Amino acid sequence: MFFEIVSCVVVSLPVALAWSSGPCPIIADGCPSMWQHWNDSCYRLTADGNTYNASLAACQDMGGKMAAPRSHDENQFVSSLALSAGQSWVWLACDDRDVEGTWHCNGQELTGETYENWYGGEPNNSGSNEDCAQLNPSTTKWNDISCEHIYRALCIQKSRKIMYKPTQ
Ligand SMILES: [Ca+2]
Ligand SMILES: [Ca+2]
Repeated sequence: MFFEIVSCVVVSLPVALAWSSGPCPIIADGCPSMWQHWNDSCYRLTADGNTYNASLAACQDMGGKMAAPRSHDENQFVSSLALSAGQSWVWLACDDRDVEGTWHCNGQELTGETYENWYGGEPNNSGSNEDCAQLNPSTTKWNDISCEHIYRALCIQKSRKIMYKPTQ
């Protein structure tokens, strides 16, 4: 019995589907270029600062959606991502625009059991005009602020299967 020596290169779906019977297995989840892989998701900041509404659209244009951390570990990860991009503040996908004081993150109402990481005394709706959430990556803490401020935003998308195929 001889071993067949196969060298493999990374391909992404849908190219991988054509090689699904090849000798190189699907090995891991992966992310598009420019996106950072963490757990089963891919993360990236919007390229430019924008209002909250425009940032929601910008994340969609990039193939993802604006996001907020759902755990302590995820909050730590996205803080390091924003810090390495040199940002003092970034938008998170949390707002209380529908009903003052009722916060939704990632479209889900904060219940006290869901993750949140506000500064002490926040959210305080200062000036009766703070309905969107920003993250300070240096402290990993959140604050509510006017949705018209300009920041880069955290975007997320699911990671994908990446497969090796034999090189010719
Ligand atoms: Ca508010
Ligand atoms: Ca505030």
